Amino acid sequence: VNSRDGKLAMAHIYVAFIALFLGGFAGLLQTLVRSGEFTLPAGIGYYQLLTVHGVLLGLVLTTFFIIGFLFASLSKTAGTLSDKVRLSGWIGFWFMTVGTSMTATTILLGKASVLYTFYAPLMAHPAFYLGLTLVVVGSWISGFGMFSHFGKWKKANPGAVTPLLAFMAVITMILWLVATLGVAAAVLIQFLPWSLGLVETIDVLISRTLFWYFGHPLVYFWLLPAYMAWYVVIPKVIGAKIFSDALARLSFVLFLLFSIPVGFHHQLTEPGIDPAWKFLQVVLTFMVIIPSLMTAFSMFATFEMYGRSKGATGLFGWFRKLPWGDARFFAPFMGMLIFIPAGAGGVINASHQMNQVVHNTIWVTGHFHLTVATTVLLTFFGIAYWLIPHITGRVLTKAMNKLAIVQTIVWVVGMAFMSTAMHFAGLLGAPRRSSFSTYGDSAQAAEWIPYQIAQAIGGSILFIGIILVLVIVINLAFFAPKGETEFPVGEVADTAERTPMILENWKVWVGVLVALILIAYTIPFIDMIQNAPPGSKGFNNLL
Ligand code: HAS
Repeated sequence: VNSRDGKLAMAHIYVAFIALFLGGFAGLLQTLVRSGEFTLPAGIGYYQLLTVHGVLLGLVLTTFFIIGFLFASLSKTAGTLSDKVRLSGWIGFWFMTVGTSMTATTILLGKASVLYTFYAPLMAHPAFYLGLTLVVVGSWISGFGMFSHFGKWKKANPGAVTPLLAFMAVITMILWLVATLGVAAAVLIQFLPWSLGLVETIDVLISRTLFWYFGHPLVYFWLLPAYMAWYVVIPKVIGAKIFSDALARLSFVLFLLFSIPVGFHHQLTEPGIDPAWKFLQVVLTFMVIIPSLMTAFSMFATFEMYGRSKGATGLFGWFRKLPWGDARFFAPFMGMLIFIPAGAGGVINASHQMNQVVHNTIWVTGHFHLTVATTVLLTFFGIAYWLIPHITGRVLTKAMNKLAIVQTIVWVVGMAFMSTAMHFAGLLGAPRRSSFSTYGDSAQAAEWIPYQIAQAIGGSILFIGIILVLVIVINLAFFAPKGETEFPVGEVADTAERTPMILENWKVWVGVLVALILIAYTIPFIDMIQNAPPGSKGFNNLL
């Protein structure tokens, strides 16, 4: 990666890791409060803390890390960024950073304890919404820079298959752009006017629907950069080849198509949406599982082909040949492994009847700590172990590599305690998002307490994991020995089929995407607007 492009990527990565520290600390305090053994000092509210945690980790850490990684990937595979694109990256970065500071300050001042989903009728200070708007606008500015860079490569190489990593970066950014239109509409048309006092009421159903139109693809915006590393980087790290370029591209195209029109699976218990539309979106949710299953198949194939090339025999002999001592492989691999139960949990959530059991319980919190906070985050850590030294011109020493292996184990153990306890407590009915309470000494709530203590133990282990990863990141950024570190980009296996050019036809895929969104959302929206309670202001006041 060109050194000036590297600086842009690093700026994003620094903010991401600062967010990890602050957000992780808030998480530790939360698990301690929920255990019933600790009370927050200095009048800090539980929901204030939970909002800091969700916003910093769910929105800030992820978005900054991803945009930094995407810029680095484009610079590596589609050529050095032009001055204009780099400038757009810096403008985007500053918009996002100023926006984050505004939002974080508002939360810390206790004026925006509305959680990361900022569901109406909870209302925050306008600065909270303005800050989030700046973050989104900043990401769009960076995104348009990325599109123009990719377009320039295509123009210079007519008819050629685009570099896989660059193709994946662009799909991830298109997904983000289309998804954020929903949250931008909710904030600009509903939340801001309402919190500024320009309108008196807000249409809750529409605001939640717009949020989940954004909120579900958001989780795939987190996942796809991890998949970029799995498909393209991991084969190179272990000395293997990419199983199939076409399969990898197809799975990304399927994510683009199916990750947006599925928001209703977060609203299955929401009144006001016709069950037929919920059913349609549940069917589409099951479609979005397919590219993950394709990814699992492809990763198994890569590992097995590699192991056999090293002389492995028997059904699972290849397993022993994998480079277990290399943290660049081990951390993402553990992420893959955890994604098996994590994904199974997602399939349970999406199944209508089972959703009635788990919705709004702490099971859901357990689900997303396995998905985003383990699968995705361990992969991001794995990326940091080569990307940071690649940019800073340093090397990961043997000692740091060992520490990174320990860090991964600590993370998996901490998460096993915390997330397993969350899943079990959820099945016993423990609500998510609640502080410690015995609910009037109810027998039911007493059953949750041992699990809440297990969560606190897991949370404390995880905080040690955060300290360890920060030690490694600071070392790689400032203190590790100087040297050259590779940006690993895998080559496609000779046995792979040729990539069909239809996969590069953006007009077709964006067209199908728009059609699917219109099918899934148009009539439900018309229904919501027509059936809005009298006097409620939202989109209906525009009609
Ligand atoms: Fe989810 C709620 C359904 C995936 C994140 N999800 C959430 C929330 C978050 C979240 C943050 O249908 C809470 C939002 C809130 O605050 O309310 N989720 C799914 C489904 C999937 C899924 C069907 N979720 C994710 C991912 C996330 C994420 C990914 C973050 C990154 N989720 C739901 C539903 C809800 C929900 C409902 C709402 C619940 C409610 O009622 O509120 C699927 O995409 C999962 C598919 C994945 C698989 C696994 C494939 C396995 C792979 C690994 C292969 C392993 C290898 C290693 C190669 C089927 C790819 C093998 C080696 C060996 C040796 C074995």
